[in-house]
Amino acid sequence: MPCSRTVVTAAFALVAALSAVPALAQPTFATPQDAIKYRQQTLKEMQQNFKRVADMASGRADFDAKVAETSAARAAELIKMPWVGFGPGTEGGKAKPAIWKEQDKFKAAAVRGEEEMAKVAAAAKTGDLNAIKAAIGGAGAACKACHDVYRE
Ligand code: ASC
Repeated sequence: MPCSRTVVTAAFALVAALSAVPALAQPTFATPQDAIKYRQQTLKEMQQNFKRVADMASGRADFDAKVAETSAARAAELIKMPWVGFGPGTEGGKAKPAIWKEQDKFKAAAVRGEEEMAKVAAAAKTGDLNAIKAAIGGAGAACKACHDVYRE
C-alpha cells in the first residue's frame, strides 16, 4: 500500500479519539442526592465568583482587574457545569418540578446564563471596569430570570 504510514497514523488517531470518549463523558451520579449536591456546589462556587465581580461593578468592592478577570473566567466556566446534575429522577433541593416538565425552556434559560456570563468574562478580560459594568446587568438578569421560574 502506497500510503500505509498514513493509514497507520489514521488508525492510531481513531483509536486515540475513541478511547478519549469515556474521559469526556458527562459525570454520572450514584444517587439523586449526589446530583443535587453537585449542582448546588457548582452553582454556589459560580455565584461566589460572579459576586466578586458584581461587587466591583457596583462599587461595593475596590476594582482589581486581575481578580475580576480570573473570577469572571471561573464563573463563565462553572455556569456550564450544573445542568448535567438536573437529570431525570433528580428532583429535589430548591429545584422546582417545572424544570423536568419543560426541559427545553430550562435548557434555554441555562444557555442564556452561559452566554451572559461569557460576556462578563470577555469584558473582564479587557481590564475596563466600564465594560464590566455594561455586561454585569445582563448576567444578573439571567440568574434572576431562571430563579424566578425554576427555584423555590
Ligand atoms: C447574585 C445571585 C443571583 C443573582 C441575582 C441577580 O449574586 O446570587 O441569583 O445575582 O440576584 O438579580
